[in-house]
Amino acid sequence: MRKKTSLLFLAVWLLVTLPGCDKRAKEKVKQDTENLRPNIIIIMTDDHAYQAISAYDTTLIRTPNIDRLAEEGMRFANSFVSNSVSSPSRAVCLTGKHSHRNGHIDNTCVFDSTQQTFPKIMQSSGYQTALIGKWHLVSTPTGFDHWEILPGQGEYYHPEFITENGKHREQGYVTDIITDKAIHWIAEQRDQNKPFVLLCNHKAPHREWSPSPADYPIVLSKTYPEPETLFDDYSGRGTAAKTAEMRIKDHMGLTMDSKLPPGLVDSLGYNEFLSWYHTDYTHIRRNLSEEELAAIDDTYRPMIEDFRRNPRTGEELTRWKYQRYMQDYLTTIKSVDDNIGRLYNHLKENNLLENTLIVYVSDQGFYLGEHGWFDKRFMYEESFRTPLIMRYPKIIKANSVNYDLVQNIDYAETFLDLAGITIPDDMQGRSLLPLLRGEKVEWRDALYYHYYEYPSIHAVKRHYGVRTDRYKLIHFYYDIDEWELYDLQNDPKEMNNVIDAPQYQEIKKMLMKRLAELREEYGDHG
Ligand code: SGN
Ligand code: CA
Repeated sequence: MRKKTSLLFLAVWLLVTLPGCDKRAKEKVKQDTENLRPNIIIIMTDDHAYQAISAYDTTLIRTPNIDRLAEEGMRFANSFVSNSVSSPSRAVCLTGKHSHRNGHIDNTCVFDSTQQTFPKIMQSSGYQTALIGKWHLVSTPTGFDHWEILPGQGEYYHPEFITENGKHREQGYVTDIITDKAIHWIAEQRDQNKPFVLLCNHKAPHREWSPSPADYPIVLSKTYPEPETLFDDYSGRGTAAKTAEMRIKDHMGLTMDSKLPPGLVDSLGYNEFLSWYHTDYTHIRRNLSEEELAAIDDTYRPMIEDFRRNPRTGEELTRWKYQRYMQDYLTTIKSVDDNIGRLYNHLKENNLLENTLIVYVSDQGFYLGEHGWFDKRFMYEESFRTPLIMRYPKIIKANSVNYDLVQNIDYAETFLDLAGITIPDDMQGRSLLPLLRGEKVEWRDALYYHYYEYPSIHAVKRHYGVRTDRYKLIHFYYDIDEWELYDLQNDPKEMNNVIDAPQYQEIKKMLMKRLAELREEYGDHG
């Protein structure tokens, strides 16, 4: 009798405690795998629109190497920035704080390099840190054991680099050189006994979209479908969309951008929107040898001769410029994709694929003719969004897609969290680690955005706003005071501002409230 009772007791005890044990054991395995302190490689391109990555959209280009990262990892389908322009976005990524908090509000700022950044924190926690490529923050990089940066925007051909020892010029194409330097640092220069963080920051596909010589044969080989809104007249929107100077039709150059020789453009009687487009066309060519110049001229000759015979005007000219834009822009992306393949192969051959988080991201999105535009800056979808892909098989299930609203304020915390480092309280994002693990967690319901660079090139007015999964409210201010509201479900291309529509007044009130709360929460009182 006694024996029976104790057996029963044992069985009940096992039933009650085993699930807990199992959970604790699983928890331990999870911690052990994550405590391996993974390496982190962040590949950041400059102005790479998600529309030009086939993992996101197959209309324009195939990017097999970027797609492979998504196939073996996670693609974020709703990834955004907080201020869609280069150096502010980079400052947000480094600090995990919105622009008003890290102080770097526009491209004219000098980054306060004494402030806290994730590379500094990781460096002091035993990580090797390196930065290669575009920096754009003006002040000397801090928190990196090794850095080699492009001055300002950098150059495509035979680019100059700045290192601790001063400036020097390298021979070759910028995307190849940055990849070579990244591989060289991983293979030869770092301390092999420490985990590492590498920022591999490409110049491409930034304007003026100069392709790699290796790809000259394919530059003119394709014709691209036009976006539906190429001839948008902005009638459904406010002043800011109408006055922005980023229309392919009016503000894109025929020389620097479309690569027609300045002499031809002048002789045909065209006026460039900005006179320095001519000068910049010359600057692109200044470090090239006679043979290299001849290779460029051979590449574009059929296009130039065709234009000489048949100079376009009106809508035909806009269409022609759009094709020229896509040909060059997408060819620079092909080289980015090829080079990502090269880096991937190096990691594979050196057994670094398993314990490395690879991140693919752009500093912001870009218009590829949508609304008739190029460039970025607006809180409208194409520039507010940015591609984001992460591969780390230890915790990320292959081929996963996440639909939560994530933003570049989240990256710093994610990297610290993955490395097992305490996240400072003053960072403003959220670690993406639970999302990477595929966990169902309470996530943010709204994103905050604030753009400041006005008056400036492209004349996009200052604005801030809020976006939920369905709605977007924007306030344009400074020299205007206009509100816009979009229903992204009924109007995904953002053609109709419904701020005054009677049926949206309740939603407007809700969004106004949410915007005020976010400004309070993030401390943006400016
Ligand atoms: C340059 C470009 C602009 C671009 C800014 C900022 N003109 O000024 O078109 O918006 O950079 O870009 S260019 O003729 O010099 O190419 S950012 O990505 O660095 O913010
Ligand atoms: Ca950029």
